[in-house]
Amino acid sequence: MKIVSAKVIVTCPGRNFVTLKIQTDQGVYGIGDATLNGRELSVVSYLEDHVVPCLIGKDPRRIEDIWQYLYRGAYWRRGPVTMRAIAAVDVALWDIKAKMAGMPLYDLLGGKSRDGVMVYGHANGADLEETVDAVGRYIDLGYKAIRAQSGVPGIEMAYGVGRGTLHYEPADAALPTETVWDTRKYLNFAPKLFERLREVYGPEPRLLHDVHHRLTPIEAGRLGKALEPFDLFWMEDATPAENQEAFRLIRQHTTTPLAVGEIFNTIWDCKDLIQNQLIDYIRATIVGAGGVTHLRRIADFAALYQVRTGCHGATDLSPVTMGTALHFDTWVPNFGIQEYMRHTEETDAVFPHAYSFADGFLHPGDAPGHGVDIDEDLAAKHPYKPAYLPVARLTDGTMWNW
Ligand code: EZ4
Ligand code: CO
Repeated sequence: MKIVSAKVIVTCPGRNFVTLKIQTDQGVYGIGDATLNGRELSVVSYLEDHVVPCLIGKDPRRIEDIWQYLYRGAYWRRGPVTMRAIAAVDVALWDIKAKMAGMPLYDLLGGKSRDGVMVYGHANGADLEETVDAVGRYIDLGYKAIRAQSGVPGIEMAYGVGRGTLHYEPADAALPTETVWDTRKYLNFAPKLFERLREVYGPEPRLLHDVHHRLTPIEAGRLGKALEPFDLFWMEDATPAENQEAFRLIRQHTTTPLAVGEIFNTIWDCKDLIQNQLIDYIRATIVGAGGVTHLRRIADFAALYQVRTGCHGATDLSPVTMGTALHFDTWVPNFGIQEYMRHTEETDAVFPHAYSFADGFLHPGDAPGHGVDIDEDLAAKHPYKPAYLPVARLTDGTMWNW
């Protein structure tokens, strides 16, 4: 069996997606996601100029060998561009193998460990009361877990505040939008939001919050401690994690569970965090961390330390990543939760998929493979549009972490 072609498809049905379609000499094809939000074309070039030529003629059944070939063979290891390109190939090959086996991917991975994948949705509002109402709407839709983000008094354009009720898209302009950040105002406000949410909705809903890399370790420790009475499911990305040791300081000050890793590429980004038990949830996902082959390795390592998965699932992860993650989540023994930001109808139309939402859970469906396809004719009707993520500055103009 041979790979005969690998095609990179760029489409913008409301937002940009990069998709790899691998065709075999037996008629079976597989689909992988290679989207890197705000830096899409760098992965297109990496794939077209440096990966696709190496794939032609290779046996698509040798998933592990091809993964190692692309990882070790580049000599230049890791990084978001390389690892997304590898992920796209890996996911397309798992899709091919599962289709050949006539199995949904979760069966090939080892079978179902659960009946459904608990997801959390994104509730946000311009101010505290709007956010409280938004959380209520998610509860009405059946969600068991909800991430709450709110505008902060005195901060214009705080992270996580969308323009619609169900869709939130931060990559919003042809050049980066400039936002302003004020840690003191945020630290003063955030506990009030969760106090009010517990007052209104009681102890049952799982509540999550994303700090989006804005705090120092000691500030994060203070926030975690202040949030303890409100029983958060997790506090996410409380501080940047290039220095994994930084999380020890947060850990020493709070029992609020910690999640991190949506920007991690490999197991090396979280090795110390996991083996020192500095986190509770690892947020790495399929497209970000080298595909099924590598994410499985991370999850198995995390299981040794009772760290559970919490795959990133924002709208910049295409339906291909969402579908694949749902098969992974259905199988992985140490599953925690799955993020689920709904794609727009335009996006869903370009990527027909077998997964579905019911009563707070997503189900991967039983189609052979990962169950997600691409309508190439429709994709061609949505040409690429440059879109950047915002940047953040402190009130005195200093660059900060967005
Ligand atoms: O800002 O995926 O938890 N989710 C997030 C996301 C990220 C985007 C960046 O592309 O932090 O909303
Ligand atoms: Co996040």
